[in-house]
Amino acid sequence: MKKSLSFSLALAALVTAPVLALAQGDPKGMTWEQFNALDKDGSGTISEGEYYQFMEGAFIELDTNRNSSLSSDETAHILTPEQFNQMDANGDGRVNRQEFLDQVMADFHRHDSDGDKQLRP
Ligand SMILES: [Ca+2]
Ligand SMILES: [Ca+2]
Ligand SMILES: [Ca+2]
Repeated sequence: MKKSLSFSLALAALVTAPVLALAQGDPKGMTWEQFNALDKDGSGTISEGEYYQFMEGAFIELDTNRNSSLSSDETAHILTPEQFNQMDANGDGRVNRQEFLDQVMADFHRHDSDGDKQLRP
């Protein structure tokens, strides 16, 4: 599969801070293109399922050497060393699929302030 630029941008926008801005109704940091990349069914909101599916794909996309874990090199373009260490819950220097999904879903739930499992622009 060819790497898509918009995908990487959307991921960068999500894994880093701007999804917080998005959830708070501040479009700064996330374009409509990025939002629409996640809103697969065009409902105008990003559901928990849409987010999870996107992030499962993101993990595979980021894992360029296909060893089922992310190194700091593989995530250097989207994560600072501090963010990488935060994601590496067991501190083994690699982020595995579970650590990645735990972190991004925790982000989702933190931003879903009204608890309806939907993020709105
Ligand atoms: Ca949707
Ligand atoms: Ca890897
Ligand atoms: Ca780890």
